[in-house]
Amino acid sequence: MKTKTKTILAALAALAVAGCGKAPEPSPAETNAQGGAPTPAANAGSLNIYCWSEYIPQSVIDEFAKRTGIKVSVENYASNEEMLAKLGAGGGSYDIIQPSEYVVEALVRENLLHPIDHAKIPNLKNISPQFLNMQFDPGNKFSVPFMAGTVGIVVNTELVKGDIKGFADVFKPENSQKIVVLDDSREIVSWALLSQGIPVNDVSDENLEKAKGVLANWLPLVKIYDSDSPKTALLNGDVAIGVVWGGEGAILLNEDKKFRWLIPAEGTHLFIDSLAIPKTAANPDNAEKFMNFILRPDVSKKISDAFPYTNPNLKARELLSAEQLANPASFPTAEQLAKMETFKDIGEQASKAEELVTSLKVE
Ligand code: N2P
Repeated sequence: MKTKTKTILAALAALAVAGCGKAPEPSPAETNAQGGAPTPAANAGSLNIYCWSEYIPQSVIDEFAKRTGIKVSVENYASNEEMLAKLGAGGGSYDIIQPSEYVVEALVRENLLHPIDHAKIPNLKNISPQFLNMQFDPGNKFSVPFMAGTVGIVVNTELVKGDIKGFADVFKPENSQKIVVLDDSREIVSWALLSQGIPVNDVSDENLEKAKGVLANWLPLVKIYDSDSPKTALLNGDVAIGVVWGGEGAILLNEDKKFRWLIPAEGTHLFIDSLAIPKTAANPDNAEKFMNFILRPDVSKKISDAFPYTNPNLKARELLSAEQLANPASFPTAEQLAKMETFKDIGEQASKAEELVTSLKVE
């Protein structure tokens, strides 16, 4: 999946112009506090969701539509930058987006999100305080946590014999053309920075030069770039080792004991993906209904069952099995978490990171 080279700022500027002046639809019928009306209302309106691929199960969407009578459409993206580029280009009118923390930070700063009425999201109380009131959105005025997670290494131990501890062991000539990585420039650059002992948010020109030296050796070894479903190439044996989202790693561990998950010795980051409502949304009331619905413990559990990320919903966690909670790719230890930073908005350095990765990719 390709992302377009565009700074977050440029995308946001375009977004501010593109979406002006849309009238909201008439307010749809009320739902109960649990997030769904038992009897679907007539003229409940619609909801256009733009979210990461492999993140919200279709069954959850269907249940919401059935309970509320709201007509739901879903489009997917594979990176924050792809989402911003599409929004900025005026492509599509969405009621819900699913940005990561550094993108919420930028969208809030540029005043491009619709404030959330907390009275309509009582299920926010189910979220762990650890994931509320974060620096990127103090008071959760504009976003509610969906899932969190990390990026780590998955090894097919039947195909890779050496002891893999970190990025330096993955990107070795003996693994050439056996590697799948996320197709995400910000991610890839952060791994190179970490390998040099540089924090993930110190993306200065000087540090990008250092990352370039590392990536010039690493990226020619990569066989597949895939942010949507990197597990697939590992499952079908196309590759033997991968740098993937935690939820993808967790699925692989569940599938086959031959897969091993590890947090890279050089470090990784914690991502927090939220639901937010673009200021241009035509159906913000329905968006709030959806937010409250996915924060229900039973619904959030279904999301974890399908896509086992770090669920920030404590009430949903109570419904997960001991095995689910013990999956190391879903739930990093407190000690591991303590070492992880979250990404910050890096402004125009983001497009430089993207140009760097694009120039070194061999596909
Ligand atoms: C889900 C992608 C995880 C999002 N397929 C990482 N921020």
